[in-house]
Amino acid sequence: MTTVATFEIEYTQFLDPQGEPTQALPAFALDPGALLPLYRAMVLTRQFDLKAIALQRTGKIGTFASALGQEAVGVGVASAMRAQDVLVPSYRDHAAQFQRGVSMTESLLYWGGDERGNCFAAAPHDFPNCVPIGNQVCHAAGIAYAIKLRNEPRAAVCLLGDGGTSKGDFYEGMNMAGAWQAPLVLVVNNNQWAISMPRSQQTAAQTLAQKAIAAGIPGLQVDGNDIVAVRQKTLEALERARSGGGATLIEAITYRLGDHTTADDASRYRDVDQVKQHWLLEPVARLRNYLLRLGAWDAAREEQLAKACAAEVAAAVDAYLAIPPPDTAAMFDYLYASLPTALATQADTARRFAPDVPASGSEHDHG
Ligand SMILES: Cc1ncc(C[n+]2csc(CCOP(=O)(O)OP(=O)(O)O)c2C)c(N)n1
Ligand SMILES: [Mg+2]
Repeated sequence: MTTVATFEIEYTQFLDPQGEPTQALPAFALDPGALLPLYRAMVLTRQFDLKAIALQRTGKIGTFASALGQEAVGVGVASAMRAQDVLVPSYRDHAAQFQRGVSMTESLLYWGGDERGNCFAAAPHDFPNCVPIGNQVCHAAGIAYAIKLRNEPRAAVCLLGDGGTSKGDFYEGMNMAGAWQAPLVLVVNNNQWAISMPRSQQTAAQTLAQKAIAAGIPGLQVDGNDIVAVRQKTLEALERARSGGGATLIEAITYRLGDHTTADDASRYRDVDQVKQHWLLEPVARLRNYLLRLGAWDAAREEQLAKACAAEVAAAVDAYLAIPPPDTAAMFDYLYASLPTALATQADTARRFAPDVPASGSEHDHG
């Protein structure tokens, strides 16, 4: 017997759950000036999530998918990107989108069922939320290939969930990115759950990162609750991608602390003790503890930040609620270059019976 190939999957953590460094830190992690904006972004995302759930409960938006517990993945990944890179997100990635300049008002519009929320003023080349699981990996591989053909110094970054790695689209997209040596960074947000399906029943693979090996690209794991590890490994993968080194798969290990969406009740299928255990590992407290250790944070600043974030979220909600609902016929606008006759007739009917100016006194309702 001869061994023809061997592989290893590395795991990286810089800050342990108490915020204590476990190894020499990258330069940005020694600089409070670089870390404080990341901390702020995670706190803002957490407040946004709470508010968005309240808006769903009161009928002001539709179903919503919270990022509770996964803030370090979104913020860490997107903060490593350059403006000209392209983000290809799933539906749980608003933490990343906010880093890219997508506004909270745009995000609320999207979750309120208004397609205008996908037209990001500050990030026009980023892709909209992808709800079909894993499809965006194929789009991202195509984008990365286009970037390569044009010889541009940029990369595509695709976010997906652990469940997404069971889809054919994931394998197909990653395989092509490997074959084309395309500048793509695939980040799997392994939050341990695909709705009620635990990671352990999703696949027999020991790690999700090792799925990269079949595509001929590097696959690695990071502690997804450690923003320093997420950001550093994404920076390295992006650097390699932009300099012709091809694609990388990063598996970020985290935990979905909330329900799958507002349409879900996770207490029906998972043990509360397991959730409690994972609260001990969560990313926001971890970075806060490290900042406290550095002497760069204190209770007064925490209180000030909480107030500032609450005001920012409230302003975004007010702006959202002040936007009149879209024309009902707008639902026909973005799928076809020219509408098939049957749909054109329906669009005409929608226009006739649902004028775009709501009757005076009617309640605002994006849901
Ligand atoms: C193609 C497809 N199949 C099924 C669904 C229904 N669905 C919605 S979310 C989800 C689970 C996804 O889990 P994961 O990829 O781990 O992402 P997470 O929700 O945990 O962020 C499924 C199966 C879907 N949206 N698209
Ligand atoms: Mg998941």
